[in-house]
Amino acid sequence: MVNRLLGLLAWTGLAVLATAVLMVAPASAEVYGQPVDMQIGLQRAVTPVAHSIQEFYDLVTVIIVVIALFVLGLMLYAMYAFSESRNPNPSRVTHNTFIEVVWTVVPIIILVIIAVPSFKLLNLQYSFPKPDLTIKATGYQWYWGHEYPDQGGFSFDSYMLDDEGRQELIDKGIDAPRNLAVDNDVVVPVNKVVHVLITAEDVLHNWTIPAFGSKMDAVPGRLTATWFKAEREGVYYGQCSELCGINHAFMPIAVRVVSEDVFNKWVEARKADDEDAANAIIHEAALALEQKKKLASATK
Ligand SMILES: [Cu+2]
Repeated sequence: MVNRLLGLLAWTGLAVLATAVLMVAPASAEVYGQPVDMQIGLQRAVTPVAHSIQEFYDLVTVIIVVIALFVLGLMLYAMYAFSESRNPNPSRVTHNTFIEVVWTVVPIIILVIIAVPSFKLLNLQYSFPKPDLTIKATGYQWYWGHEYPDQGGFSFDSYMLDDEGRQELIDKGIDAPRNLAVDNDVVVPVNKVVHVLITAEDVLHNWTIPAFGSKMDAVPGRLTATWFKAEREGVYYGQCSELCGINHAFMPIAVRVVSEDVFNKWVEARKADDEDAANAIIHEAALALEQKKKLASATK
């Protein structure tokens, strides 16, 4: 029994320690929109919703750590003070009104402290500010289709790049992470409100971009929606997040956030149905961004 309790205590201690490390761990240096090796914690937030999610996450983590430490302390105290040798005649108290009120009211207060920002966040996620751009994402087994209904209605499919396709981009100096890079990025302008209408053709999928705080089920026969306003140029990756079959892991989503100027040029090329020209514009913008990043890190 004592052994089991000690084991439980050790695991609680470890969990508390891990949580503490997770909270103080610095965000990985300058990497946006994709996971990095040995990462703990969340990807950097680049939209109002994602910032809110991370603030909420931090608040809840603090509450969890405090509760876990409190319970750990209580257990240690009880094991020490009420062991048989120190306390041979146990108390026979069964009720204590004050303590019972406290352990009812304190959890209620904690839940209210969590509920208020939680509902605020939910409200923000469903606020849908007036859109500057609407795109439609359709999940297929196993790739995504993207359509721009208010830009002339052009559409394209986004397939994951294989190693060969990735290498072509990498040779040009463009980042193309494995299992995340796709042949046709979703392109959106920076600092604009984008609504994403989401559906599926076959089975359930889920359109997710962690850095945007966007995660919405794609349901056949129904239209769901999410919105984001990306504050920073760059490319942000996500993966289908609803188990949809054998290639579920291989239908990533890549959203490239560019300046309005580049976006307009890209739209023109897409409207003209010139996929090569469209991708050339995007690759040029991507290269310029890499260059900027290099300059920024060189001057540090
Ligand atoms: Cu899927």
